[in-house]
Amino acid sequence: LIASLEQVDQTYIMVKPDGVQRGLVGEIISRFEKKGFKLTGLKLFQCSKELAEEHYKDLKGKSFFPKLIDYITSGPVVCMAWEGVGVVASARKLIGATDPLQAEPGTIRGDLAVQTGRNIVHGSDSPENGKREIGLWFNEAELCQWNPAQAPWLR
Ligand code: FUP
Repeated sequence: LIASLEQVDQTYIMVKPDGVQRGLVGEIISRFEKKGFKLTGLKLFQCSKELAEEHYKDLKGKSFFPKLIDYITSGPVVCMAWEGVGVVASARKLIGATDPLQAEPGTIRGDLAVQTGRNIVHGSDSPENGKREIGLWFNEAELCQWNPAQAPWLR
């Protein structure tokens, strides 16, 4: 009841190509599941250069932008939509700092990655971007609204 009074947000989480290639998909999904967030979308997907550029449009002027686009399009990614109270900020805490060498142990990047340019996972940086990115990467029909409380085997 208390949680239902708080703002429920959506975030876009993506296992990047290096995370898929290193066999870390299950490990990464598991972190968000165990925290208690609700999965509302999930797919393996090879993205186009156009989609990668749209996703990272705020970084377009940066020197690393071309390399970032090459990296994100270098193999399939795992696209996820997660929902929950405070999920955007919480997911960023679970993920850790952009530079994995600065990311705290216990975070996904802190435990599993070394390089900024190979930091294995993405998480939206605001609720607005969460909605924007979920809209970019998923069709409406690929998203499921469901209520975990209605699963009788969990009672
Ligand atoms: P984050 O929100 O932690 O993913 O970080 P940013 O949005 O600032 O950066 C997006 C991606 O750009 C990073 F995941 C990796 C890449 N990047 C670089 O390659 N070099 C940099 O100096 C900063 C970011």
